[in-house]
Amino acid sequence: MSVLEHIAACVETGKADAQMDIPPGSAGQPGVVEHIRQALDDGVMPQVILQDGLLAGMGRVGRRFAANEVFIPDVLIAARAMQAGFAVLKPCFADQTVPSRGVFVIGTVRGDLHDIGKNLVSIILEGAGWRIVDLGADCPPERFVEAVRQNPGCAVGLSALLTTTMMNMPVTIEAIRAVSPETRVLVGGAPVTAAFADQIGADGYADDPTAALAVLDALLPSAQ
Ligand code: B1M
Repeated sequence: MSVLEHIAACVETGKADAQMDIPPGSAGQPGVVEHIRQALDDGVMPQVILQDGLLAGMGRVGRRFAANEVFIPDVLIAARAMQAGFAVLKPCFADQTVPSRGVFVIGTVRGDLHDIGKNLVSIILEGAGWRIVDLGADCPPERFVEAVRQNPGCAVGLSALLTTTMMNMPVTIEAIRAVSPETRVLVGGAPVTAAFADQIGADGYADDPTAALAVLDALLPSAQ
């Protein structure tokens, strides 16, 4: 098995690190954290570790969840293993030499507890020079409004992973526009599309963190 396969498999079983005894009897064996360190030592690019290791593993969990082969607790421990992996990779995406681009306020909208994608977008944007104000998950419109008030000139990112909670995006955008019509709002998350973003009056849509960077550059050229 390649090191990337090991990382994906450990995400799938929720084996975050060597200390963890999940699955039972695995204590002492390497988990996501140790395999990522190994991959970095072997010279594997962080982007590849992210894509073909961590995201590949979580993709499998998602498919098995949809097929009722695994359940919420399994998904939660997989999510925890994924976050442990992000923590190891995060410094690789931080470029100390890039100038500050401004403040990006980000949160998952009201009713939605999914924060892995949002966290990943934050890591990549932070690495590219944005100062991140992370409002967390299940974020009501008022929390976004307050953050916009406290960070004049910021851009805002809304994430949603559920077809139900993406419907909380337009009300959040409306609330932000009511206090700060010039604030640029970017939306993203698996069920969100460019057409939906247009329909709800968002300034931009991105399907992944790299696209988010490009969209922000286009929306706020002075921040580059
Ligand atoms: Co949930 N869940 N979940 N879940 N979960 C999905 C999303 C689902 C597709 C699974 C499925 O059925 N196949 C499904 C949604 C169906 C739908 O609405 N169409 C679903 C469901 C139904 C639910 C519950 C309702 C289940 C239940 O209770 N019966 C429940 C809802 C809870 C709630 O939010 N109120 C629920 C709960 C959970 C957990 C808490 C167990 C856990 C979340 C843990 C956490 O986030 N801390 C969880 C997880 C992990 C998933 C799956 C398996 C993985 C999501 C993920 O993290 N992917 C997911 C299935 C799947 O996606 N395959 C699923 C990895 C992540 C990096 O990708 O988040 O898409 P993603 O982010 C991407 C892009 O979307 C984009 O960039 C990221 C990197 O490429 N992006 C942005 C995201 N935000 C962006 C913002 C931007 C720009 C780009 O700009 C601002």
